[in-house]
Amino acid sequence: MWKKEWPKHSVLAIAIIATWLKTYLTYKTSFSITIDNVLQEFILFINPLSMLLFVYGIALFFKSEKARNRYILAIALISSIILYANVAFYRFFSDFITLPVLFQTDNFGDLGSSASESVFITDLVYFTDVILILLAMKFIRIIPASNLNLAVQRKAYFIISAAVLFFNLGLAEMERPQLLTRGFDREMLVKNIGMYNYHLYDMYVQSKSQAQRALANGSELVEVNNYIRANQPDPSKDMFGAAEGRNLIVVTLESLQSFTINGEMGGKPITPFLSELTKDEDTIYFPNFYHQTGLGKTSDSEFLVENSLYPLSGGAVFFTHSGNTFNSMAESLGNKGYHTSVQHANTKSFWNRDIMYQSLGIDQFFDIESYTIGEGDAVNWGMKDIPFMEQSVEHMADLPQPFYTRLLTLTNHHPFYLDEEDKLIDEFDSNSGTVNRYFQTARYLDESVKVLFEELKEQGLYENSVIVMYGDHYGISENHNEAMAQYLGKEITPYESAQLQKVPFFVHIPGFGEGYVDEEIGGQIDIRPTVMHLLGVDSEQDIQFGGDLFSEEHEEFVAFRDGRFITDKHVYAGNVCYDIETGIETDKAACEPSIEPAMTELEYSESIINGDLLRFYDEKNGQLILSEDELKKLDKEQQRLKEDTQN
Ligand code: GP9
Ligand code: MN
Repeated sequence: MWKKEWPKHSVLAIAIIATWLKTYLTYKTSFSITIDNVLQEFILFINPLSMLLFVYGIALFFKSEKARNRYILAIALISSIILYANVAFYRFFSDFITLPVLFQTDNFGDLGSSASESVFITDLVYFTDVILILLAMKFIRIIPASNLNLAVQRKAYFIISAAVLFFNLGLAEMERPQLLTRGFDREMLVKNIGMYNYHLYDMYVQSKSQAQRALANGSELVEVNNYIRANQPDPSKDMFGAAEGRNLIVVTLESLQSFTINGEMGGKPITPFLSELTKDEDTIYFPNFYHQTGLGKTSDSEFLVENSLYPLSGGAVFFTHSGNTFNSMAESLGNKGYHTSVQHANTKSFWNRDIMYQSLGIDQFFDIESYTIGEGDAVNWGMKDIPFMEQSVEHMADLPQPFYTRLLTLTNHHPFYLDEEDKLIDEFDSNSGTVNRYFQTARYLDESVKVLFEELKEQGLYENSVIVMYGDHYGISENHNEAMAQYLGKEITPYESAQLQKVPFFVHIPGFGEGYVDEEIGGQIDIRPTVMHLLGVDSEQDIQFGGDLFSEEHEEFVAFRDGRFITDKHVYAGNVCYDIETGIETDKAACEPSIEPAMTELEYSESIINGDLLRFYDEKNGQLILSEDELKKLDKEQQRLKEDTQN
């Protein structure tokens, strides 16, 4: 029976195997996908299978052989086109296709001109499976079989297909936890779930955000705008324009938490350079400054810096909404004549940066390709911070001035591995290797900042620049509370956990001469207005949730992405209200007045992102761009409000 049935579907079997193997060979020959171990290679090998089994398997529902064959051929062609389109795209952009890229007009110009250069006649090899399937259809004689067990066979087939899919997803989750909730990197997605599943995932992510976008008409912005206008602090008179016309260098200190500043390990300072800098006459240091990132980690911190909007509660906004309209700091400074860039020695598609930076109006992206990684220059995630700083300053020397450049460091990243010769202090001694190693990589990061300052001086760039540095997010997660409690010598309560979300924030203005430690409570959301005002750039009309930290009116209020918040008197964490000074639990009523505002801000920000609302806003004149109908409705509403107040 089985023998009789088998040949009937031999074309199907050939199709699945041929497309599967072709896809794997294409991975290996046409893309540079980094493979670190055998498990990764195995995942890469099996990952085309889950989708192919499902899609080709639909052929089992066709009764006539002709229809079945046509369907199989159509699938072979479509999958080949998808794969080949990626090959051609990759030749030019070193990246996989994502839907927004097809809709970004800037890219289209490049696509058109590069298409002819990226396509060769020998590329027919990418259609080998189609040819094989055609041959099979022509030459294999199908033995007629009874259809008696068809339903059972189909069921078994799809159960096996589902098992393959879950097996693949399970391995992917093991290899990269939270891959599908966070997105991370297209290369990582293709590597773990496969090219075909990746496109399905991409379509899902993009269509979800497109649907929310389609429902918005701009009227949502009225309330948000009123809220922002009512809450924006005026710039500080003393500090506005204090660094006018200077270059702006923003350094993201990977995973650096504030407890490392002025902290010790084995009798030695963890961050000698940065700790000394807090006392420097040209530095304003903020010890009560918090990160506000969510799942998008570094990219969320970048999003906060550029837009002063909160990142999303789920997923990384760099991935989900890279096609939105933004009014970034880069764009504003660009309009003032600044050349804008980001420097980061990692793959450009990580966190979808290559696409998102275009939406943020960043002129130039120095990714891994812009760096020369000599022997011994790489560790852990890639290039070490010291050579990274050296080469980044070389890039700066060639930039037109004034420039705004952001440097993203990388060595102090989980799992915090470091070469022996770069270990400048002892490891900690606890049951957590992660915590133990963290001190050494943090120490190395500190050394790289010292190198940055030296190099800037050497290149003559130092005096005419302002250097802003911030920690992007925690390095030590709550999984390591026991080891952290051992280091800090106190129990990690929800209050302490919230306090551990403090990250350093430095504003260094060479020649300023009036440096001090500013105890003001603030967060990453405040960086944009603080820095723009320092450079003398107005942000009065901007849609932003942060405030100038130098302003006398700045409100001491920091909402975390997960709903926890900090005020000048309280810490609200785990539904408990704590006194900020003592860490002692207080009556929840004390926090009550801020619970609502924290939620409101987060929701307003989320609605701006989901509805792509900034496309309805003209920041040059602070006007909403609404349709006739919406304007009429708004007029009526205002009229009614006026009458109400008069009565
Ligand atoms: C990757 C780097 C680290 O390019 O920014 O990202 P993270 O894991 O910290 O978000
Ligand atoms: Mn990071």
